[in-house]
Amino acid sequence: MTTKIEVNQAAELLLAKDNILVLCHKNPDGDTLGSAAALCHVMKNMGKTIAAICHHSIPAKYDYLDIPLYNEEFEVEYVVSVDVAGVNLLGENLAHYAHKVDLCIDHHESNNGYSNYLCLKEDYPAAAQLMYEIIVAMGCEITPHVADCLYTGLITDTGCFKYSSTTPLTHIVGARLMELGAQHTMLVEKFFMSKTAKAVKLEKFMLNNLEYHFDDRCALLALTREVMQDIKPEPTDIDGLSSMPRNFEGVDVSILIRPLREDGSYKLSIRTGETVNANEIAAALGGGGHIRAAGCEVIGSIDSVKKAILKEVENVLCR
Ligand SMILES: [Mn+2]
Repeated sequence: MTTKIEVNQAAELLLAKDNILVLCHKNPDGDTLGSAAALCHVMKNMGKTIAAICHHSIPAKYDYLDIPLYNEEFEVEYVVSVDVAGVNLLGENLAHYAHKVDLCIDHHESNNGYSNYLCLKEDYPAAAQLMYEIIVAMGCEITPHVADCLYTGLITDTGCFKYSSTTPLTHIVGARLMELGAQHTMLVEKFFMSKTAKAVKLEKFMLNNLEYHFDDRCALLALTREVMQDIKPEPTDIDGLSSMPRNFEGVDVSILIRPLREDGSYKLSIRTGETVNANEIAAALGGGGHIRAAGCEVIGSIDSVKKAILKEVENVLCR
């Protein structure tokens, strides 16, 4: 049984607890990490014991968040998940927490209610926007560093305030975080203005290998195991790739397929324009996410995976 709660109740719960473990989602992004880091830092500043944990190691790009990582130095009394839509997104290393999450702080409409308490704002573009409100409701000071952590979540999940999920409130929170010391220029430069050599190689591969389907309304890129072996990209090198073809003229659906594990599984990222619901396509294959950005995992050969996703895209585009 999951009880839905508001921001004030989430703040009260957190204030009453100590020895807290914060769970991030696997393949961590700026939102899950920035939100978790912000919560850890404000609670630590209050004298509480808190640390975060993630199935994957934290990409070096996020070192500046200075996330206190859990290494069993205290007995966990309260478990909070941040930006985690479902227990399958915790990853195998955290799977044993699946039924032990006390509070989930999230913004995914696909959240299936796995925690005791759920503070969910599906109309927020980033969990960081919700985390900001919870921290304000807790009456905690937002230091410049905490502002950086929250700003990271805000800009990475909104494509730097570009995605349609961005609202006036998102800008108000962003503005407030800048006032509180968030380093706008440094963070935007880090996440949006610079590209690694491997990311450029991937982009070149994409331009040469993009497939078009359904009167060019769907663009699909498959990163084969061979090209991944050849380029050896970091997960952060691939992040920008999924949404790029969505911006090409006439494209309503953009699909990125990348190899996941050696068992023949692939991760699919789906990005859509205004007329198509990405979450609907992902859900048909057991995944989920948001209306413009969603994902799923499929096992099979690259050809069978392509066939499966294209069938679902066709169902949505051609009805
Ligand atoms: Mn998020």
